[in-house]
Amino acid sequence: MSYDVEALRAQFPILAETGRNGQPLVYLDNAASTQRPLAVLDAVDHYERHAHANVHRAVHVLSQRATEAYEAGRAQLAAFLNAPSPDEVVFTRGTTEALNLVAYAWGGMLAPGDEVVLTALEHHSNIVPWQLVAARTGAVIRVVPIHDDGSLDLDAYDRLLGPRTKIVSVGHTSNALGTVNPVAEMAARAHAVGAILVVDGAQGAPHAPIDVQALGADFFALSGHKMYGPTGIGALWGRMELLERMPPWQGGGDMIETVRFEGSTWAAPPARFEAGTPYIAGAVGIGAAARFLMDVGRDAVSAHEARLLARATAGLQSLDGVRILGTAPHKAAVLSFVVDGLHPTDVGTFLDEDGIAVRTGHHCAQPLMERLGVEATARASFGLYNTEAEVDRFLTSMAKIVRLFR
Ligand code: 7TS
Repeated sequence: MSYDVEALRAQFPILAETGRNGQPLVYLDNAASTQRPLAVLDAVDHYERHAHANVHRAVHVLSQRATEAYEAGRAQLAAFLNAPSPDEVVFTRGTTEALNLVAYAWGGMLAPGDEVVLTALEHHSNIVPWQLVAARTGAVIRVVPIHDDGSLDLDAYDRLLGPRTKIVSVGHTSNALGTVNPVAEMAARAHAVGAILVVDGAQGAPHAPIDVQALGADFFALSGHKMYGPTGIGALWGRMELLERMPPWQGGGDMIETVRFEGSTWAAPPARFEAGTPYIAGAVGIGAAARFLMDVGRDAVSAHEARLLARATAGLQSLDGVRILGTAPHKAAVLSFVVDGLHPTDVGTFLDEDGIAVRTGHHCAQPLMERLGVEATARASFGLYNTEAEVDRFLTSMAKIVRLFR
């Protein structure tokens, strides 16, 4: 079956908006946030109109509907991740909160001198939570360096691993360069020294099939809004054996078994990590997004995006004065670049004048920018609804920018 990008576009009402100067909108900022299909908009709307009440608490009909909708979202996400059980899926506000949860609660059990291994590619949300826990526990952070093409130096990774390594936390796919990391191999090596492997899956989930069991991961974090779902919702998947050993991080309603002033006991996962009334409509939305991606077919999405990336990469490479950052052999559809003599913000502004939305800046990866010797880049990131014609408009606009302003 061929990939029908026009039929997919028709399911995203926002793509009919016009860009600046009345130009058709070309949305190439998908790594920052993706747009939502009707399947997601309608599921959330239906929930709000017909099923809202608080979850897990009452016998009345709406509360039962809300609970069913919330738990169905969890089950869809479990299927999306090929998790052994929906109970291993903890809803959070997003990847940032998921990583803070695992860093605080699992990382809180670290002892002075224990080591947490990160990589030079990480987003700030997979760095700073570990710095906070290191300051609290006396644990030490070690960093896997990258090669110049933006791929990880796996020999250096091997040298960093040792008896002190307790946690390895790595991005599945770099938001700034698009590098797809060999997570399964890294997990096997981490396990060989007795460490656990945490995956920041924010950029992995939208671009490729994810199977947490095949990856051999112990925790996996993701965000709804990067996988065609709502903002404000995401998840932390964790192996049940680990979730059961992990203490809570926030206290409140729903996360307890019993409460007495002398002391309380905790509910089983996932409830233990979901204190308070959750974002129920968000859970419905992320579940619908997971279903949507599974229905479209994530292999088909990957193949489509790879074609877009190849076309955009070849086009940019043919322009004088444009340099692509991140040329690892295994990349997702994220294209970072700089133009000699032009600030990335100006590049982004000129592209916007032509109706083309890209992101400019450090992409919340300042240590990576420093390693690459740049302050910022311009970044085009592609989604399942982008077309070859859009890539060509981007390239035409870039050619004009290089000709007129450089
Ligand atoms: N990890 C990675 C790899 C990311 O790309 C992002 C967001 C996050 C974590 C944080 O996700 P959140 O949903 O909790 O905010 N990345 C980007 C980006 O590239 N541009 O804007 C946000």
